[in-house]
Amino acid sequence: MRIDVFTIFPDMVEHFAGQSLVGRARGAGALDIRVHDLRSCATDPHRSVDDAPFGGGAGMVLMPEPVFAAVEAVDPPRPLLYLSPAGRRLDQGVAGELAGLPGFSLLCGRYEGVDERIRDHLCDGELSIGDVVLAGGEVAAMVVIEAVGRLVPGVMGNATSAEDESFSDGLLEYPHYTRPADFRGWVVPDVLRSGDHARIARWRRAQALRRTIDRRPDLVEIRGGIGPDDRKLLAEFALDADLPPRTDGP
Ligand code: JCQ
Repeated sequence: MRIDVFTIFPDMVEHFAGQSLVGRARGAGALDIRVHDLRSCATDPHRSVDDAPFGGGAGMVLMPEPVFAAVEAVDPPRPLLYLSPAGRRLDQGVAGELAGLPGFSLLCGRYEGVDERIRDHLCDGELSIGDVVLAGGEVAAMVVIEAVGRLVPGVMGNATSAEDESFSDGLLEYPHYTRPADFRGWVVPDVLRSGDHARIARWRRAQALRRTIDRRPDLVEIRGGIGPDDRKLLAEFALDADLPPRTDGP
């Protein structure tokens, strides 16, 4: 998968793309990340990429000429997505859609914004990582690259990840423990040391479900509420206290 990034801080994105999971995937040839400096296409001696807004006001606005020139010089993979709080909200579903493409591109604006003609006539869409305002799109681009990158075949220990994700199907993670079995008197649940792998799998699922009900009821609704099988599983581990009432009949 190819991802092109257009930014006035190429070093920040390049450094990130050389690290960790993304860096290894890139080294292995599974991810082709290309970072482009918007300043390289500035035409004036000062290499300007921004200018004062028409109509007045504070801040600077990214100019159309260098941004169009940088994108047109590369003919990057489409869609070209502008990172902004006004965009379509990134979630795991959107990340999965992007991971299914042969490539896409990201344009990082600055807080004050980009000339509207860039959004109207150069970009194909807008993407938001959440209802928060950042100083620029770079950190948002890194979030997108990591979320999408780990879904690309050949990037993670794929068997494990695919298995795990289908197992937990839209639920929060179950709790994890490692040695020691007793840390300061806080002990690891007996079931995890029982060797009964079927029961361990049911316990983990019950824990994931209970945690999601308590902390993220919105996610429970998205997956279609709590069914009779879920109630039975929770009851097996005495996790069925104070469940929301059944909505599927008597
Ligand atoms: C991306 N969620 C937040 C770009 C305008 C008005 O502030 C702007 C901020 C940016 C940088 O991106 C974000 C962002 N997803 O802040 C344009």
